[in-house]
Amino acid sequence: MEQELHSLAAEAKAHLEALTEAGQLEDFRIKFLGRKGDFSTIMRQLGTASKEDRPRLGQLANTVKTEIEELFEKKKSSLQSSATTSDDFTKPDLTLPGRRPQTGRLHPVTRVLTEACAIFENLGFSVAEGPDVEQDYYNFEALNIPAHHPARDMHDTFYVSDSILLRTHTSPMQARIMEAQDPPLRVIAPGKVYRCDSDITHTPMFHQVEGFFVDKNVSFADLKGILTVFTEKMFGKKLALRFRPSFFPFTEPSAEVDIACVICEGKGCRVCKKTGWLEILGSGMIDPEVFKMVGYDPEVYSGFAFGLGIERIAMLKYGIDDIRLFYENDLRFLSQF
Ligand code: 2NM
Repeated sequence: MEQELHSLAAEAKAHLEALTEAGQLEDFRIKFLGRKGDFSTIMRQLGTASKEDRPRLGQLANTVKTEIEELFEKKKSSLQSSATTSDDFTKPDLTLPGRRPQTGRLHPVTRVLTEACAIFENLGFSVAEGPDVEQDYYNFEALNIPAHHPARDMHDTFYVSDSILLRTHTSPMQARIMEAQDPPLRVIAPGKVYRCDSDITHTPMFHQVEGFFVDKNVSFADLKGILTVFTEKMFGKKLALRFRPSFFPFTEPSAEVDIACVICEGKGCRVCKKTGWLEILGSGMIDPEVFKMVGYDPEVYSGFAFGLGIERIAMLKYGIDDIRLFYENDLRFLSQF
C-alpha cells in the first residue's frame, strides 16, 4: 500500500506537470482528488492494513494528498492567470468605450443648395434638373442671347462642339420647361454651371439656383415678395433689400439685388467693402422675346425670374473669404460644417 501511495503521488505529479490549459484542471481533480478518485480508493483500503501499520500509512496518505492538493492549487492559479493574460490580447475588452467611426458630413455647397431648394419648395416652386452638357439653342438662343452677343464670348463658355456646350447658367432648363408646359408655372432649376474663369471669386464650375414664375398678372411686386422671404429664411433674419437697375438679355426690366451686409448690417465693413450692401442675386421680369421663343403670348402672360450663386451665398453665410476652399477637399475646412 505504501508502494501504491508513492506511485500514485508520482503519477499525479507527472499529470499535473503535463497540464497546459485551465480546462483540463477539473478532469485531473476528479481522477485524483475526487470523492471517487484514486486517493480516496486507497484511503478506503486503510481499514484492511494491520493495526501497527495503520497510523503510519494514514499519515503518509494524508501528507501525499496534501502535497498533491497544494501543487494542484498552484497549477490552477498559474494556468488561470496566464489564461487571463492571453485573453487580454485575443478577446475584445467589452468594458472599453467604443471607437467613434469618422462620420461624413454635407459639403457647405450641398447644404446651402438643399436649403435654397427647400425654401422655394415651401413657396410653391417645384424643382427641375437638366443636363450639364447643353445645346447652344437652350443655353443662349431661346433666352434671347443671339449669335454674336457679348455673353457668348468664347472667353466665358466651354464649347464641346459648334452647337454643344457646358451650360453657363441653369436657365436652359427653364427654357425647356416653358417650351414643354403651359403656365401657371413656378419652377427652380438648381445645379452645376461652367464658365471659363478662375480666381479668388471665380471657379470654372459653380452652382446656381435659377427660378421663374409665370402666370397671368405676375408683377415685380411678386418678385420682391418672393426674394424678401427667401433672403430672410436663408440668412435667418430680416435684412433690408436693395434693387439696383441692371441688364440681362432674358429679362426686362432687370435688377441686381443686394442685401444689407450680414456682417455689419449696413454700417460698412471689410466684407461689404464699406458699402453696407452685398450683391446676392440677379433678377427681372421675363423678356417678351423669351415668351415668344417658347410659344407664350406676352400679352396674356407675365413672369419674373432670378438667378443666385450658391457658393457666393455660402461664403456670406459662413464667412468664407476664398471660393477655392470649396474645391480643395481639405478636411480641416470641410469638417467645420
Ligand atoms: C438671372 C438673372 C435674371 C433667369 C431668366 C430665366 C428664364 F429662363 F426664365 F428666362 N431664368 N433665369 C434669370 C434672370 C437669371 O441670373 C443672374
